Amino acid sequence: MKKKWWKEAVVYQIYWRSFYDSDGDGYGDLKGVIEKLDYIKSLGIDVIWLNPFYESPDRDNGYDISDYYSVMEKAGDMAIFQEFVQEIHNREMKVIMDLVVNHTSDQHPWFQESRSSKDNPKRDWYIWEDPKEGKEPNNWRCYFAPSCWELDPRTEQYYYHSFAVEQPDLNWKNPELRNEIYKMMRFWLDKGIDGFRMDVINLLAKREDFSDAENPSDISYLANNPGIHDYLQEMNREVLQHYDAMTVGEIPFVTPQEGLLYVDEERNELNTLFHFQVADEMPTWDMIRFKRIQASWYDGLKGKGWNSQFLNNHDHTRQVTRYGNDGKYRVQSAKLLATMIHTLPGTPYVYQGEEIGMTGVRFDSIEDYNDIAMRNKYHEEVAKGRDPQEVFESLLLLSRDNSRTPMQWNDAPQAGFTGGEPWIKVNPNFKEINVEAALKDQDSIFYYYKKLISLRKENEGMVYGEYHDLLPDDKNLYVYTRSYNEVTWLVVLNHSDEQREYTLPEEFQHAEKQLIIGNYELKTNSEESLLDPHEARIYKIS
Ligand code: TEU
Repeated sequence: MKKKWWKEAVVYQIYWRSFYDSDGDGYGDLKGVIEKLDYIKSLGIDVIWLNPFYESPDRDNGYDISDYYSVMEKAGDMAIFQEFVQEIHNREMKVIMDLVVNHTSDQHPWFQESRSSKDNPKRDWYIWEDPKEGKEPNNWRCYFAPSCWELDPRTEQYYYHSFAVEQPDLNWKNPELRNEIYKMMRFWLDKGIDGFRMDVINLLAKREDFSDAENPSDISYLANNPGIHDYLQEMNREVLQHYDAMTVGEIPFVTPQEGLLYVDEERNELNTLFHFQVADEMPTWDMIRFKRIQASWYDGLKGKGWNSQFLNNHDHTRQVTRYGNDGKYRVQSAKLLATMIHTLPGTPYVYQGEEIGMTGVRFDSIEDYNDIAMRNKYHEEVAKGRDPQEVFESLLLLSRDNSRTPMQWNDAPQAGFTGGEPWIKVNPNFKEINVEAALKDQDSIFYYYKKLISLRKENEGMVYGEYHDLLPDDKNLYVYTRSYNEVTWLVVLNHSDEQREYTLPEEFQHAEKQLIIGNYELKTNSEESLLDPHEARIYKIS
């Protein structure tokens, strides 16, 4: 396994529109991020992943791009973007951008041309099909709508969209389109960015056969279709291999064996991936399932491909709420989850606010929510005659807005995020949970993250060490080792609300061991076998 900077890095994801508003318009912006770079650097972060900021009608908060060569006015302008990149590099950090090339906005000039007539030169830059028996070409659902086909009356054909109606898919079969995307990628790499997070990159190739799906609610037919690896290897040849760029693919619906095809270093496609077995198969915490997923990916990628570790992002609710305990044990639970993410094999990702234990949110009505995925689903279900309040309640836990409420900087109005009216409400718990309070408290989640990140930076074993799960069948305790060059790290986690007895394995009982990091006060030896609720410990065994 070759050593690489992006394997040793810790990545901080910035959903800029909720991060810090420097001009009072109620949206975060790039200038606001620049003002907070020292805060991010102080955590020990190496790489920043910035969500899309290109010109967009914002139907899907920037994931519907109408101009790939621009900066949307809410975020700033190209001069501010260049300053942003420079300020990050001045602090010896790197920045990767979101590459959204499976689809554009329906307001993109390319689509406006493509839809204008059947013989427009850009018609084939998108995917058009004739009606079938007067209806959609097939029964496929998509992520944000009941059908992945939308009729365009002007030419009496349907266009294909994997997400919202406002997000038509690009036709990657078209070499002219592909070359246009490669040109755009070089434009941004030449501006000094250090790589890309690639949005649903395994959806670029579509099924050859548009016949009906047996089970249209299992939308995995949108992904991993023939041709995808040819496109990614071509992208690598045409662009990526010419730069020292980090690439992380967002790759839903893959097994470890399929995932390896995207990140096997010998295949020259992507460096690493986000798979979604946890997010898609664990609506709430299931320790055994999580361990099995970790083991399958460790064995599946071992030695040939590189994983990423994350439990939340701008699409998935905050980890301490969804997978931990955001009530009585919020601080201990946040620290336990972080201990796991920063000591398991793969590059760890910190989503803004996770480092201070920000929680999910519960607003009063659907009008308080912005997420197109949630709003579309709400209206679709209510249109079927279901009780609106029941539908609303059913969508709360997994609404993407849980993780999109403004960053909580202090206990001033609007949590210090904006001097104006925020685009989405602030989580009411900002008076207790905010950066200012965290920085004043040496026992805060923030300083615990800082310790974890520096431990990983100072010890290659945390990056490249062998992983071994010592208790694969325990549904509360997670105990594993990372071994590298004669040093073994032992991680002991009690992911439960109860105290639990735990006796170190015989092999470690009499070894020289040192408790390096823990989320409870140091224990005397007599108590060592008793784990408190959500207690996490990292021992160095030498
Ligand atoms: O998300 C893709 C997406 O919604 C799925 O991968 C989902 O996150 C996964 O299956 C886990 O449930 C990306 C962006 O992150 C998202 O914000 C955009 O809305 C979407 O693509 C369309 O660009």
